[in-house]
Amino acid sequence: MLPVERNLDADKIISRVKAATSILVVAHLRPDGDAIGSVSGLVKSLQKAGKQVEAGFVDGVPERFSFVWPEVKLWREPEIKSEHDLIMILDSGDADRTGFTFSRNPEKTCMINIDHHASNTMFGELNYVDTGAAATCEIIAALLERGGFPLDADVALSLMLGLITDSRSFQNEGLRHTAHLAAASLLKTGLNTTPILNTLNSGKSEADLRVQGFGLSNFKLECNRHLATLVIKQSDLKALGANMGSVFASGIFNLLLSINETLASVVIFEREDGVSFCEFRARGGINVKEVAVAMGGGGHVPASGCSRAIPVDELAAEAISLMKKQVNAFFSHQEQVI
Ligand SMILES: [Mn+2]
Repeated sequence: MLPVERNLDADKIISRVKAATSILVVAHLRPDGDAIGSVSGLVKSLQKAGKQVEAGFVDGVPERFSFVWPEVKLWREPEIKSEHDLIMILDSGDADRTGFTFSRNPEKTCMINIDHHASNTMFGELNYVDTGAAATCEIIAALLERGGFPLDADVALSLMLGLITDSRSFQNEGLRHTAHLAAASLLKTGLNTTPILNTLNSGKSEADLRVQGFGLSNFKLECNRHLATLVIKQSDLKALGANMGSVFASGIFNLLLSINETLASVVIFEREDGVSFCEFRARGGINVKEVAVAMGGGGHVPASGCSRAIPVDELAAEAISLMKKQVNAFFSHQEQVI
């Protein structure tokens, strides 16, 4: 179910999709469950509706999510010369987040932006941005239903993957009832959730767990234990036999928030090529999106990130100092309110 006030935006998109013959569907770099789930779910439904569909992920499809991935032409080259009727960009706050540059004739090729990130720049000709949706998969499920597009157990498997991962198994703060309505629609198809649960609950590698162990042994607490910080250098990852993918797969970002008094975390880490990354997480109302945006990144109020081609220590110094300010400001504001 879509929020009623958005029906107009939804209907414009639905009629554009119905009129289109060839459609390219892409999402963001380093794809997570919602990026892979929303793209693959939409691709499968549009294929079943008889459209010529192509997909794009510069980084490819992670092995752990390959069980939802359909037979489809996959673009990986960063420059796309598009002759498609539509380019649909999912789960991405701006078009650069896809890692692609699109050369197109805007008269022929329409760009549609479907997302739930609060930092979305409304970059499409048509935009459907619902920051109250738990996942882009939730929006896609509702759009498919409203448009009468095919939504069988195969499509539902993809969409359920993103709905479960982005909502943190329906545990996000401020979760809207539409997340559960979307889940109900998907389950009604007869979908078997076992492959999703297997991937999420036992899909970790040894390296992922080593990184988790490193994180649990090396994090620091700041701001009266309200902020957890962790720096993982490339040399640490090498010693653990891990690469950067294991930092994301380790679950350490959210695990640091399981400490009783800790309401925010920042993990700063480094890729082989020297690009450094920050991932921010928070609960209880601390806004980490503001910090990510100030550092050139984006995301959601409770979960956001940024990256820059500078040494990890430099990025860490900036991220930790901004996070300390953000956490201290949150608590001093609370004291004033009390
Ligand atoms: Mn998402």
